[in-house]
Amino acid sequence: MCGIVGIVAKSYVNQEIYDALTFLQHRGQDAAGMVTCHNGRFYLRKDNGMVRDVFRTRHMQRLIGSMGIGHVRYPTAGSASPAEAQPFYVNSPYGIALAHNGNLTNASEIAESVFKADLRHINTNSDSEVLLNVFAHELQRLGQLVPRAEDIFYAVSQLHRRCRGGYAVLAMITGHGIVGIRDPHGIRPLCYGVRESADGQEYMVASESVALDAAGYTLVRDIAPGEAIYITAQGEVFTQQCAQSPKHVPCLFEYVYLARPDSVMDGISVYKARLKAGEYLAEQILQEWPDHDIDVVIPIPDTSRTAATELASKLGVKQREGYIKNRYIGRTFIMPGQTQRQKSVRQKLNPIELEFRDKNVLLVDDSVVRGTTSQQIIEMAREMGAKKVYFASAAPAVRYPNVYGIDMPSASELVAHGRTDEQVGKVIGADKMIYLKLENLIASTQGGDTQITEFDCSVFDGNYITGDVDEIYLQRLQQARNDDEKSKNTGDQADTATATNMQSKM
Ligand code: PIN
Repeated sequence: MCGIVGIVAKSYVNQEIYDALTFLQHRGQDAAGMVTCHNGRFYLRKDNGMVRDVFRTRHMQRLIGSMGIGHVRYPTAGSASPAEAQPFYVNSPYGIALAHNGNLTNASEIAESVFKADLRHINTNSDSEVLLNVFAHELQRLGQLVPRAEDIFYAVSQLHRRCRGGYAVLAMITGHGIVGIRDPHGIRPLCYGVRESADGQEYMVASESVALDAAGYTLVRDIAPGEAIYITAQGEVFTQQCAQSPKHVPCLFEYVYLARPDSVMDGISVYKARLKAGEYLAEQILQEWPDHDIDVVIPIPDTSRTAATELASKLGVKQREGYIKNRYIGRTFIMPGQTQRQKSVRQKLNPIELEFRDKNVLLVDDSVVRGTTSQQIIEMAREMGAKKVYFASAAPAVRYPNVYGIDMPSASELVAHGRTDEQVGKVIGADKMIYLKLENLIASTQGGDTQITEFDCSVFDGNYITGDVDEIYLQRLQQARNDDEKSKNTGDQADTATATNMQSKM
């Protein structure tokens, strides 16, 4: 999962892109980057780290221009080095920079065709570089000195023809404008907004509407699945459907945990969806366990609070803060000769004993993925003197890996993979395990007033909407994730750092 933002304005955009990236920081804390454009030149800064660490005053001063794109990265398989921070750049045609959120399921096949048929070199493992080269190649073939909207849309349609997966993309063409692209299933989110200035209209395209709010842009709408938007440097807006048979199947997990609650995605308020999930959870409990003996509902901060509030109120049980989150958790320093100490949940969450002592507590989390933190949290509740510890997840069991850009562990690391709900409860040490049913999560997200009838639920049901995900693909993904882990542990990334230094000098 990553966050992207692009702005075409009437004055310098560096500060606003920076601010927007901080509003999208929850979508990725691993790396950040920004490219701006001024007088036909690109200015780039990107590196590993949080937004506030990557951009220093000296970088911001160099990032001049009234048009730019930015990115925050959460590593997905095969992309953890600074060289793979985004945006990426290619000089031909025109000079194009590109950032994206998502994952291509046929990246290695395309990378091969980019090399063998398009005669283009890919220097990293990042899908963004693949997307960039496909887009650039398709645009170049048209041979126009100045790209027209129709040329750009043609190149996007060719990109959709070649690429599979979930992707939301922002590309900037030197001196010409910004292009927003959403995959034909609209799996990853993308929206745009407008703002009036004394010199005319300004535009922002972003992963989440929260980025627009912060800078005073008004949400116009979400980019439709398969659609592209082209905003010229002068502020003209063109949109066009570029996919053969688009179908809207947005990612359900965005509403569970990924997106900020104050965002509205595809017409659905994330906050409202989470409230509703809590209501459905309460209904399930009242139906399946009418004589429950829950004394108190305790959310595990932060995401689950919204659902827990509604759950407690529907159950008629009080909700209390049992765990306090350390907002200032420090970095883990690895000194030579020391083995890396695992940051335990106890450093992040501290319990308040009086909320647990002699009580039957219902702990609520947004989801259970590996189950490792849930296990430690339950252990803490018992140490604090809870009589019974029940556990509710405001999402169904996560049983399958994600292939559309969420960094989910491979199947074998998912606690619910190959286990029943009850078995998961046993593994994490709960006296009772309650999962929100998938149909209830869908109903709570739909909320009754949306056109969306289908969601990408692959992590819950193993159905991959792009139709190209088989056992072999999943095995390769698992291997890539294992290799990533190994290289993190052995500090294998020194050689790619040189490439980053070169790129950063642009
Ligand atoms: C954490 C949200 N949420 C907590 C993310 C933990 C799964 N985990 C997914 C639960 S926060 S585990 O609110 O944004 O801080 O099952 O992998 O151990």
